[in-house]
Amino acid sequence: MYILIDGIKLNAKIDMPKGAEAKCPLCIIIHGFTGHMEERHIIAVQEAMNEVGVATLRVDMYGHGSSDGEFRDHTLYKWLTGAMAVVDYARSLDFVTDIYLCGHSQGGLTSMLLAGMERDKIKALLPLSPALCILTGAREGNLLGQEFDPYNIPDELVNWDGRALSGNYIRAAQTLHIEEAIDRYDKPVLIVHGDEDEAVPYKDSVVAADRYKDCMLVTIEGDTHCYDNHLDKVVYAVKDFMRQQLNN
Ligand code: FER
Repeated sequence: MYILIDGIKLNAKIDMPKGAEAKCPLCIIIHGFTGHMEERHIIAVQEAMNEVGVATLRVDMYGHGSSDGEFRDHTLYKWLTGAMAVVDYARSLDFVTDIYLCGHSQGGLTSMLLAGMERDKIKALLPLSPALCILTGAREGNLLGQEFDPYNIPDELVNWDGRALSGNYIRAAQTLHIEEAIDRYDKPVLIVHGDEDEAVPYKDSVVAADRYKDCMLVTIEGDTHCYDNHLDKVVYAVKDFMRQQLNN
């Protein structure tokens, strides 16, 4: 299934809860940088949602997975306008009651920025190990473990998998400010983060959780960026949070 945005096809997949009623809530799930919708931790969240009676809409973002667009050309702006089209698509589905939003890493950052824009449409927000360091790193001249001049932006960075990433990725990220997005969203938020995350600083989530008006931070002790050690604890936290939301 594809969601069309300005001529770009975004690969998307809906999974319904078991024994689904005529109508139910839906959670949009967004993967991270270089990721896709079939990653182990993305599927784990999809299944957790389905188990508590929430349909899921997983999406491959611009330049990722089976969606259109080149990896080199993706920016947070493209991910954000794509994600807005995904919200519009979710709203067009007859069976959908409330819309929830979840994202991992760069998808978690995207979900937080998007929630600031779609605060009237997103019932609750679940950023998983959100990569807030992308914004500060772009401004300070440090991304992908590489230093660069943040004023004279290089035409390309080379990603850890050898693929090129356009300097426009940096230009876009430099202009985005997470504090503003956090302040615009006052509905419930669950942040989940492993305290041994090797890719994205855990402490950024502590600061973000403190800034949100209504946020719970679940720390996964001894876990990595993609929850190699305790994915079950992530699943437990997501289900627990969602059950609370569904009972309200
Ligand atoms: C970086 C650190 C983390 C970066 C991207 C990420 C582009 C994103 C990680 C993810 O989404 O899993 O320096 O630079």
